[in-house]
Amino acid sequence: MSNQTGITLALSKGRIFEETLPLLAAAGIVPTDDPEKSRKLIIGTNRPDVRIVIVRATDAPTYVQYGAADMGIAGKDVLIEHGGAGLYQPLDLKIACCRMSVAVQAGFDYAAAVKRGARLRIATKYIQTAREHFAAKGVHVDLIKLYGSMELAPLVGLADAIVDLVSTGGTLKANNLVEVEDIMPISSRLIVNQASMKTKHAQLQPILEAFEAAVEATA
Ligand code: PRT
Ligand code: MG
Repeated sequence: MSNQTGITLALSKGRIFEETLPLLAAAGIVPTDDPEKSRKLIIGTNRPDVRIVIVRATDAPTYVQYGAADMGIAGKDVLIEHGGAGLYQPLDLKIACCRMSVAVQAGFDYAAAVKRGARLRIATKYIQTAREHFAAKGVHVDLIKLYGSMELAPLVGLADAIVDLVSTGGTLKANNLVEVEDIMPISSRLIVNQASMKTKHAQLQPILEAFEAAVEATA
């Protein structure tokens, strides 16, 4: 890759970038650009040996898996769908927290539908998570893959239910949906390329330790 000696960190814009800034600061790393303002996809830092690449949240594990980035940060939701091949996940950063839930339109009797063994249509971006969840419950489902605006699906008859992330619950409420199952808590993890962990251990270890100490300090 193009950064044989330095460290490349893959981050997504938005909440992950924002919540990672204090962790980076704890490791003595300060980005030289704000990705919300700059159109640059490669951002330098105060340290000549550390750079940040700005990726789509879903793509962070892929960049790290193939070594295009040595480390990155990804939500547990994204890591489950990716599968985790080629990655170490040494640390739960406890940032970008939310939960994975099942939601339906208000008035749809989900419990009754499950009880009578109905085959449910589930719209989601999280196919793996949804498949495992409903298989474990013994509920038969048809999964419909969407890439966003899942909340719309039950409202227009595309699906009986959705599997999506919920934080404040405001989005569900605004769309007349209710949470009927809490599947699992979600937070973001530090991910490290398995080869980099060996070849760049001396550079990565202090960053890892600083992140770990910063996470513990805020716990
Ligand atoms: O936005 P884009 O399509 O580029 O990608 P993305 O949505 O995957 O990225 P981003 O940056 O929005 O989210 C990155 C990570 O943040 C996710 O992978 C999660 O691990 C985590 N996270 C934490 C969330 C939320 N909270 C969250 N609330 N990701 C998405 N949401 C969405 C949710 O999907 C729903 O549409 O926010 C809406 C619900 O929020 P409330 O507050 O109304 O309940
Ligand atoms: Mg988003």
